[in-house]
Formats: sequence, structure tokens, C-alpha cells
Amino acid sequence: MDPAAFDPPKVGTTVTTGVGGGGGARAATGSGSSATGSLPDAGSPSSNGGGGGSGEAGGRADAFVGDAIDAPSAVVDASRDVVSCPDCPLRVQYRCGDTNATDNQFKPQLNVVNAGLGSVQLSELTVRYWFSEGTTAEMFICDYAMIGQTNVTGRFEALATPRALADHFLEIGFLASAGSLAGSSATGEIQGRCQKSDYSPYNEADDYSFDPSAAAYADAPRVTLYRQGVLVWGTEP
Ligand SMILES: [Ca+2]
Ligand SMILES: [Ca+2]
Repeated sequence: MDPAAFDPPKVGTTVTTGVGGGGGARAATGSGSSATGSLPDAGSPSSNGGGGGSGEAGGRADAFVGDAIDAPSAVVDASRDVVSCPDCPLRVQYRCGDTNATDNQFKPQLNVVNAGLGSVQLSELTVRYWFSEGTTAEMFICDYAMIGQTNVTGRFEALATPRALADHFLEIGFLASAGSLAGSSATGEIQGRCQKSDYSPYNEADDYSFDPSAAAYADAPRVTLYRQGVLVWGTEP
């Protein structure tokens, strides 16, 4: 491989100390990324904006009951009624990039879909992948993104009160340079990788968002999506 062509994998890395950690990396504007992907096989949204009845409304009905929630940083947008919205115009698809639940990394791979007609600034959107893991500092690396890996940020946050199957989340965000996500389009693949600063192993078997059966991109309500901080897709733990 031509070393000059090697794209350093550390670009876009954010290291945090576990609690409330640092902000997203402010990397330089990315490598000639096109605006949005054209949705290859990743469950393309229908052009009429319909969600095809994903049948998740029932499964998500328990979203907002149950254990005491510690000062949620996002609230439900009542005007959107996301709990019963099977055709939410914004949603997250997930593929498990690493099914080994006990090695020293986890690799959520994501595709953010806008099945609506209007465009959305990607910088308004954040994605949370929920997991349980102690206090060791962690690193996020964006291995690849169709929209340009340097446009993707990642940070970790510890929950003040752990929830079922989660005491942290990885929050993926987008720099303004990521541009907008047009209607009836998607970001295309975003390949994340997370490791602890000491490279010690994870136990992913008890992680809320981990789904080793997700061999292909599919709607993933356990990976939550926010627009300007408001939950618009999925169910928090
Ligand atoms: Ca793993
Ligand atoms: Ca865990």
C-alpha cells in the first residue's frame, strides 16, 4: 500500500475520561465528501416517504415507563409522537461490525436515513449507542464514513444513574462540514470503532444497543437519534 495514500485511522478520534467527557474532535474539513449517500442496499427509504410499516410501534411502547430516569438530556417531541410513529422520517439503521462480545473493541456501523421530503442539517443530529462498561477512558475512531470520516465526531458520556443494560452512551455527531441530508436519502455507511484507552476487553453481551445478529443494515430502535437534542427515533434504555 502506498503510504502516502494511507488515511490515518486516528482522525476524528475523541478521548474522554468517562464522565461527561470532551467534545467532538474538530478535525479539518473532510476528504472531498459528497453530500449524501445514495443508499445502496441499506434498506432504502421509499421515495414516497413511507416507512413501510416497520411494526415497531408496539415494541417501543414501553419506552417511557419503568425505571427512574436521571435527568434525561432529551425529551420526547410530543408534536411528533415518536412512540407510535412507524414511519418516522428520520431513523437509524445499524449493522454490527464486530460480533465478538468479549474482545477489546466494539464497532457500531450506522446509516442515518431521512425518509422525509425536506433536508436536514446533519449537524443538528446526534446518535446514541448505549452500553454498559465501568469507568475506563475510551476512544472513538471513525474508520470510514461515506460523508467523510473527518466530518464525524464521537464522545462518551457516563450516566449519572445507570439504566438497564447501559451506564454510558457513545454519542456520534456531525460537523457543519458534513452538510445536509436531503429528503429520501441517507448518510451511507458510518463505521465506528471504540476501544478503551488501556485496550482491556469489553463485555458487550449486556450492552443495550449491541445486536450481534445485525448482519445487515436494518432499522435499530435501540440506537437512538436526536434532532437538536430532541429524541426523534428509537427507545432509550
Ligand atoms: Ca467486540
Ligand atoms: Ca457491557
